[in-house]
Amino acid sequence: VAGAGNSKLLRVLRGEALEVPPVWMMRQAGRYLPEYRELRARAGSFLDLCYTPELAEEVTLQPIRRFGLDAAILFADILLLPHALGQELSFSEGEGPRLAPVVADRQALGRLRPIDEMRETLAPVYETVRRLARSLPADVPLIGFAGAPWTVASYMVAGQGTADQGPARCWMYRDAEGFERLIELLTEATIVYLAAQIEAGAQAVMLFDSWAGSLPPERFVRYVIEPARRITAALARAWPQVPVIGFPRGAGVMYEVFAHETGMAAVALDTAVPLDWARRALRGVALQGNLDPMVLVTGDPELSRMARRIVEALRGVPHVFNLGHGITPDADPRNVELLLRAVRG
Ligand code: 1CP
Repeated sequence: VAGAGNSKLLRVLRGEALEVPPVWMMRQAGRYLPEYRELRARAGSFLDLCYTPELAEEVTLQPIRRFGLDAAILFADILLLPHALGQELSFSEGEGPRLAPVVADRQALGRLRPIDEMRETLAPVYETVRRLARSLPADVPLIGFAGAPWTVASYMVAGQGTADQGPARCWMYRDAEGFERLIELLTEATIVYLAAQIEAGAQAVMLFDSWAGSLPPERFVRYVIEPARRITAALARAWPQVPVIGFPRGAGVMYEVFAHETGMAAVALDTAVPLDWARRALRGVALQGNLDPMVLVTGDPELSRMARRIVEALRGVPHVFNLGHGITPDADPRNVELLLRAVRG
């Protein structure tokens, strides 16, 4: 039977090992595509692109049309959630995101907007999901997403991206109880946000914990594992058939605890994870990953060799082919064609 319920992605996320894995790429819509750059220039700003449903829909569809990938991911950003909670958000060219005022202590928590008022800001995102549920090809499922509480907190506290998440780590050591309140608020907000995306038509969701690797093990359990478990459990109660993919980037050996204790259907592996280890240690979940995105800049012969090696290393286990992190703006779209040929044969 045709349809997204029987799509390759959803079959693998339900635990099936396929001869040829489904393929999609983190950040598959973005600046490496000329058609994206053109639309972004017309939209004016990145935020206008995210909050204009016709444009966000179109940008989501661009890589599907051009390459025939096996899944689409909603075009949005993990920082729309703090924006909806009342922080001002801007993306200035070449400088990255800015959030203000910073939420750096427990007093600042009181200045955030209540969770049930997020919809005012996020309604266009849900409209984008509804449109995509209608416009995507029947066999291409839509993945909704959110940032995980720890990673989103690291931006809210610093007001911008940081190499070491220093400000959030300092707060959590100075005032663990206050910091935990931020994590709990974000856990609740993320459940509401992902639930609304599923209601609007997302068929799987992904939780991006891009900075999971900066926490010591006991804090990793409290701020990465615990929230992930609560989010997955809350969604499973209402939508047991909707798989959740977790991406605790940089988790190292903690990937094992993450895979076994969060209830995720799949874990996304970063580039550094050895696949023979993952195959043995992460049984019971589907594995997504983990090509170094830099070979999409440099091309063959390494690109095809490494892609085929990943397919072979995960043969016989449920595997979704992807990158170990997002595709970069200097990637060559022709290399994506080479990648698809290497994976699909
Ligand atoms: O056009 C532009 O210049 C904006 C570049 C851009 C894009 C295309 C940003 C700014 N965000 C996005 C889209 C985006 N972000 C998606 C869309 C779907 C897709 O095609 O994959 C997704 C899933 C994200 C997720 C995201 N945003 C993460 C988690 C994944 C990761 O890459 O680690 C993070 C950390 C962000 C924050 C963010 N947004 C944008 C930038 C440049 C950053 C990183 C900022 C920093 O830490 O310095």
